[in-house]
Amino acid sequence: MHTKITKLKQLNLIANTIRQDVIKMLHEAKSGHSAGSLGLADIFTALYFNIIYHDPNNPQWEGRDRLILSNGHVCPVLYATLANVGYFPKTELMTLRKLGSALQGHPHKGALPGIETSSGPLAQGLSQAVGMAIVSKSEKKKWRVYCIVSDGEQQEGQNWEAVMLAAKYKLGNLTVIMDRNNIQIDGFTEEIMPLEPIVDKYKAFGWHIIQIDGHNIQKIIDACEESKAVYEKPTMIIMHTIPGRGIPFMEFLTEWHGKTPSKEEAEKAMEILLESKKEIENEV
Ligand SMILES: Cc1ncc(C[n+]2csc(CCOP(=O)(O)OP(=O)(O)O)c2C)c(N)n1
Ligand SMILES: [Mg+2]
Repeated sequence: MHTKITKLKQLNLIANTIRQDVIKMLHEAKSGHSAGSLGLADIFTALYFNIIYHDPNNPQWEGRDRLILSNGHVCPVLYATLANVGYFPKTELMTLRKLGSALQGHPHKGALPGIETSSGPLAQGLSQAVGMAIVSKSEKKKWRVYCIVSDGEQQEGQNWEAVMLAAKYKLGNLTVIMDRNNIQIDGFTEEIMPLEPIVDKYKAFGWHIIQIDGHNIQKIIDACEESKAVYEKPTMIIMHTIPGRGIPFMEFLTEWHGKTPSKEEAEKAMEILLESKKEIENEV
């Protein structure tokens, strides 16, 4: 099984490498989603390098935790993480969105080791995750289900059907992580279709709620640990993130939802990330 990395500094360095890979891949592909992919780098690092039980050398290991990515358009961060943790060679990352590549613009189950479900049509992932968690619970298995969802997905009816079902079956083995970055394709969530008060809504549906900074790897790890100790309720961890995190000229801007960096922008982004890498290395 994959050895868990526990040192925070090492995890922050991995998140930095993943951001670099995301920039290179998206620049090379010339299409894809930058904001969400960069915003989720710390969460993906924490999950694959510390939180979930899995084995890159045996992707089908029956006892693995299942990680479902529902908002499939942020798959550059999934692909970069899977390659960095050892599921496939990093050289494949540069084939993103190319004809015949296993790294399509949305994840394709079966095309690549480590991909649990195909996704792209939004708000379906939670239903799949709930189904898997019901199986694990009814068969008394130890494996947990983690599901990453976006805030834009909360606007869809299917999400709330799955939310009700998870509460009905008291799915304590289900941890859902929401990328609360406040943006969606056309603007800010609160302008397009307000979600607040989102915590009250999940509480009313019978879920355990945690809210944290989605860029603090230690807090991400602690929140997932807390969710494991809640046996009778599913957990929603609302992770507050910054879209485009790490590259100041991309941060908070909805236009980067589905835009890729030009040559100059990619070069500038790489400079910024190498500078951040030095800062992490110099931290005591
Ligand atoms: C069912 C469905 N409707 C519409 C789309 C088109 N679409 C792709 S991404 C997106 C925005 C969703 O918001 P969010 O996931 O919060 O975006 P992000 O934070 O990554 O910018 C939309 C509407 C889709 N993929 N699936
Ligand atoms: Mg969003």
